[in-house]
Parts: sequence; structure tokens; C-alpha cells
Amino acid sequence: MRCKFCEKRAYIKLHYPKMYLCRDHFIEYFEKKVKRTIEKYKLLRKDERILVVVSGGKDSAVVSYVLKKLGYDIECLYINLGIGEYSAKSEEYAKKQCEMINAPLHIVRVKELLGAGIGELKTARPTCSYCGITKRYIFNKFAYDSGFDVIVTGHNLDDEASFIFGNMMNWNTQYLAKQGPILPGEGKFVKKVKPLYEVTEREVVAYALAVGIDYMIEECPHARGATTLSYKEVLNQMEEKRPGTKINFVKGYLRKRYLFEQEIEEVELKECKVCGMPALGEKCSFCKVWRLEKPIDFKINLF
Ligand code: Q46
Ligand code: ZN
Ligand code: ZN
Repeated sequence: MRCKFCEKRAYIKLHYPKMYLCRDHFIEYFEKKVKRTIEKYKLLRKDERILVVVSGGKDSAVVSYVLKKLGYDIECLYINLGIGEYSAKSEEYAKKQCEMINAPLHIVRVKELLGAGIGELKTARPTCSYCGITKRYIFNKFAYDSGFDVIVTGHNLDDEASFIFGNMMNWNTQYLAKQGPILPGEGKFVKKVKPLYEVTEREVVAYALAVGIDYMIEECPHARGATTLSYKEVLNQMEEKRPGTKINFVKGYLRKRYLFEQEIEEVELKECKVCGMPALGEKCSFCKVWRLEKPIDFKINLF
């Protein structure tokens, strides 16, 4: 098949909107789509200090690459979770990806910072639960302390659709009230945005391949993923039968999100007595999980 816009051979067949594109026109299409997402939801401004959280995986690599190409001045943060080979390898990927786009990379290593890696801490909590708490705390605290205006993550359309779908299946209305491409900052919480909100996982993979981004494919050994993956599978099956299912589902959710707003329970946040960050009780969940008595000192290595 030939490209819709030129004589060249098709690199990809897109299903929604249905069209064949050559490599160059696909790259152009993808970048335009990300640019439009940024403009439509007012995600980023060129005068903001932007921190991209990178993992060595495809999504964060692609989002930082595209932002650089669109003229944004970004810095990246990689959090080494201390999960053996997996972390060592993904750190190498993150370094190579940032070198490729000439973006400064900050590295935080959980094991150096807290004395144990993810999976090594003795706690009743599931590994992924305290891993999530740790990652979110570190990137927010790092961004806040270093004066960044906004944190960028690599979530794509498939992540968002399956997250919303999963929360609907369980009627987690609290979560459903607050999802979206932009999570406004408040107090010591730095604003978070998702420029890949409207591109599918398949498009992200095809883009990485088209521009020559090398990324970590192996999954974290702790990934339980089963439930999230099954939501993704269901959505993929529906997408195949009815192209556009995912994007229409997510856009529909954004239109109807206000219906869940009354479910938001106003909670009064205090200051964690250890680190001073927002907390529900005396200590924030990060200081609680890691049983901290004094605030951590970020030893940031600028790679
Ligand atoms: S939460 Fe769990 Fe992930 Fe952390 S322990 Fe690995 S799988 S990395 S997205
Ligand atoms: Zn073309
Ligand atoms: Zn704390």
C-alpha cells in the first residue's frame, strides 16, 4: 500500500482515522497530534521549567524526544528503584535516550537514598503499592525542591483508557473525579501533565521505531499487571471491532467527569512532621512506609 500523502510505501496502517502513512508522514502525524494535545488541554508553556520523568521505557523516551523536537526546554529525572538487573539496565537506557536528545538527566537512586531497593523493604504492603508511593513522592519532592513548574509523564491513551475502565469496573468514584491529561498543582504538589494522552500504545511503539529510539522492553519482575493487562486486552478487542473505541471512551469520560465531582471527599491535608510535605495524618505515606524520622536528603547526580 502507498502513503495517503505521497508516493512512498506505507510504514503503518492507522485504524482511526483509517489511513496508510509512510514513515515520514507518520512521524509528522504523530508529532502534530502531540502538539495539538498540548495546545488543546493547555498542558505546557515554553517559559515553564519542565521535568520529564523517564524510566528507560518507550513512553517516557518518546515524550521527551517529541517535546525536545517541539522546542521545549526540558530536564529529565530517572528514579533507579534498586530492582537488580532490571534497574541497572533501565538506567542505561534512560542515559542513552537523554544523551540522544541532549537533555540534562537527574538520577535518584532509591537504594542509596533509603538503604533498600524496592522489593527489599520489610513491610506488609504489596511491593507495587509502596513502589508507587515512593516514585510519586520522589518526583514530586524533587520537582518542588528544584523549582520545576510542571512534571511530564509518558502515559498514553491505552494507559488512560484502561485506568478509567478499571476504576469504573470497581466504581472507584473518588479516582474517577480527578483523572485527565492535566492534574493541576496545589500547594506542594507540582502540576502533572500527559502529552501522550491521545496517542495509542501502538502509535508510540511505531514512532520509537521510526525515529530510532532504543528502549527497555523487559518488564519489572514485580509487575503483577494481570488486571490492568486484561482491561487493556478487552479494550483492544473492542478497538479492533470498532476503531475509535478508546479515544471516544476517554473523551466521553472527560465530558462526563463532572458527574463524579460530588464524590470528592474534602480532606484536610496537614504537613508531615518529618518532611513537611502534605500528609493525611501526622506523617506522609512515604515517611510512614520508609519509617523515616528525618527528611531525606536528595543526592542528585546530574548525569
Ligand atoms: S510499580 Fe511494581 Fe511497577 Fe514498581 S515494583 Fe515494578 S511493577 S516498577 S510500573
Ligand atoms: Zn508519505
Ligand atoms: Zn513525609
